Amino acid sequence: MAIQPSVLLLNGPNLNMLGTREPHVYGRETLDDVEALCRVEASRLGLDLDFRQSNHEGELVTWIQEARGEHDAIILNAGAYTHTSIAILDALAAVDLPVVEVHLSNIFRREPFRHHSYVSTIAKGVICGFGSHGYVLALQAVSRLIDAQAQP
Ligand code: CA2
Repeated sequence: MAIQPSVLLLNGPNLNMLGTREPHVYGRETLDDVEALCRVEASRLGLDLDFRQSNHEGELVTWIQEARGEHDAIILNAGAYTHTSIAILDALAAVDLPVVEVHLSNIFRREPFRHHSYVSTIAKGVICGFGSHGYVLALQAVSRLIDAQAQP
């Protein structure tokens, strides 16, 4: 059987709190619910999924570095690090894999400090404002990117 393409899906700080507070902004689903949704879609698309969350910038940087040779694409919701982290941007640039940025909320309808994303400067595309469905859309997007890369 052919080896399935592999996607690293990273969630940044505080996303482990999903479903516990601010449901009007982030919805009522927990991160485990989001992971379950992603697993169904990844399996439908024939993708291997490595789904992780960390509250630590350095751990996210290490996981991005380690993705080289292990994964075919990265989906990233960097949480608040989206708006602050040059370290994550540098790691993404170094790893040289297609990146799709995802956010539960529409960051452009929110406070001005959320309107700038370092991740967007390197991402192939950005999906925001669709809640957990955005993760499903991000998986579909990386699946197409991986397929397109595999074309001779
Ligand atoms: O909309 C998104 O997905 C964000 O990446 C979420 C981040 C925020 O800093 C970004 O601007 C947009 C925050 C995640 C915090 O999630 C919580 C969920 C429930 C309760 C508390 C925090």
